Amino acid sequence: MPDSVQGRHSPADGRDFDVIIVGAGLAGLYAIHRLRGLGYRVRAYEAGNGVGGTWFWNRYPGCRCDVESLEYSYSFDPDLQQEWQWPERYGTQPEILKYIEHVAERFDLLRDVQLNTRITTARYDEATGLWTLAAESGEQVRAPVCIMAAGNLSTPRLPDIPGIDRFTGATYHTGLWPREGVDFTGLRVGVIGTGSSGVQSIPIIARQAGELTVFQRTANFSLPARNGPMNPETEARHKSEYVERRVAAYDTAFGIAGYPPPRIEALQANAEERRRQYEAKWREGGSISFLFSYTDLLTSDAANGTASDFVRGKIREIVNDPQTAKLLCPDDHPIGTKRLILDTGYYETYNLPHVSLVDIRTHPIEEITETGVRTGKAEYPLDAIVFATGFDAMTGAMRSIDISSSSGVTLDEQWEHGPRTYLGLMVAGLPNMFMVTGPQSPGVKSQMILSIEMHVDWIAGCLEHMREKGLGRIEATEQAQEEWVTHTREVAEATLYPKANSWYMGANVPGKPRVFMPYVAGVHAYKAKCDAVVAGGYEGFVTARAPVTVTG
Ligand code: N01
Repeated sequence: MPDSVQGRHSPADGRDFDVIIVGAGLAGLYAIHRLRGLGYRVRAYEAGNGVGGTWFWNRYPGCRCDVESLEYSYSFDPDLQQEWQWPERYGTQPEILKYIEHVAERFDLLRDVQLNTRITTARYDEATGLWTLAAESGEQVRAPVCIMAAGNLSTPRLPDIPGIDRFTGATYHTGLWPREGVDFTGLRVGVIGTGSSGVQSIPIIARQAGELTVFQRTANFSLPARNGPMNPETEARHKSEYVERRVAAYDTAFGIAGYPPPRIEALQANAEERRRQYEAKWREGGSISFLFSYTDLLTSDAANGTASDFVRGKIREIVNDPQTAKLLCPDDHPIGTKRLILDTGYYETYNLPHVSLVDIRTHPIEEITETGVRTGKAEYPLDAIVFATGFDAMTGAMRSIDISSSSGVTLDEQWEHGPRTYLGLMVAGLPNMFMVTGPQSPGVKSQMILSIEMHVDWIAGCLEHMREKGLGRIEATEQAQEEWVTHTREVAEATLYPKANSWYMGANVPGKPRVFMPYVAGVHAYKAKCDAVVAGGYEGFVTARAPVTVTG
């Protein structure tokens, strides 16, 4: 039986490692580095045949981060952040993957990663205090601690459209893009889906395709990214302030320093002042800066309406055909309540003669045939279909693993009506299983790498606490979890977020419980809570020295 989370010398207690990590994306890789540095024996299991997670799989044309590259990077190594050079304001997928691969090599992380290994079950044995994780291949591995770093947007979803398998042309999902790329030159291409992935890829696909037909169910708000080559002065200034900026980021709502928070409500300004403010933000590019125009854009319908109207006006200015412009104007959700998209030339693309927009809200797709897409109104012959239809977000990756404890608790039951976590870090009844950027943490509503580092550092601190005290088991209490779930829901209900049928709400997956999943009180509030939990002696958790044997 393990009596502590770490056995320093080849323990004979059945463990293969001290910590098993599921996933070798940005989270799993940092967890290896951080925990190995503390002397833990770790191993990460990764389904892909390379590291990088999201940035390994999402290779669709135009894929680019919507957080600026100087921000969207690890902060844990001062030399790394000084030396790495980002060529553009926003990193492209190949550039970000190159960075991740560089980090893996630089810190010798690959020796603790097992690729091509999809974990399918994870079971905690109360008697031995060990997690046993099993892979698709049947391979099993044991450790007292496991960390789920399997990603929030890592379970791609194909739509349930009849006939989807009958199509004889080529099909692609943006989240599972072929490594070798795709040549659409001269082809009749259909894109289904107009979220971030669709909006980023459509302008690029349009450059190659002979004809491009975009099937839109819901119009989304998108702002110009204003991407461009990295300005050397901006880079030099940012790098000279890196350390202070990284610290200051924890004290902000979205985990990014440098955007002055708004001071006044939208209706405290007059119409002309608001127009000037939104115009300046539109020209500057970027979503946080736009949403920081006024204090109440995400809490007041009236305030939000002024920003939504501004962007709808821009869409009508850009798009020549009034009917297409009307279809592109979102009318069913307040701006910012779905992930606010950043694009390069998205709306302009609809002015090209070979690009057309099909409204599948009014006339839904009835079937995919051998030769194309058929809606209630017309048939569209196609050579290739791109599904930009998103992910089973935030809970999909965890729920694709059969997670349970010998006490009878299963993740499936715990999350039947939506995710229930304590701090997005642990689930009651599943001891010693940590999540990185789990549901009910700010993860997806923040600079993700900051949230990853915050969580991994918190987990590392927790394991150190256990090692110092000789503890072998930690578990969130039902009560603390219940209170946290209620708190996260109340925070969300005080905002406009629940008004949108977004993946934050689980609304994009038929049958998925409609529960707002991210924690939106801000990184600053969340960090303060996590720190207070630690200062209070891991409030809301129960710990034990040795495994607890559950009887009956
Ligand atoms: O997925 P989405 P995504 N029939 O869920 C449509 C991050 N990301 O991959 O809205 C027809 O947003 C669906 O329509 P509707 C980012 O956080 C970041 O684009 O459900 N259409 C919607 O239009 C982002 O938010 C970056 O009515 C169907 C689209 O498919 C998240 O990933 C880049 C359908 C799905 O949009 C997910 O983005 C890319 C059906 N049956 C992604 N089912 C950057 O950093 C779904 N749709 C910039």
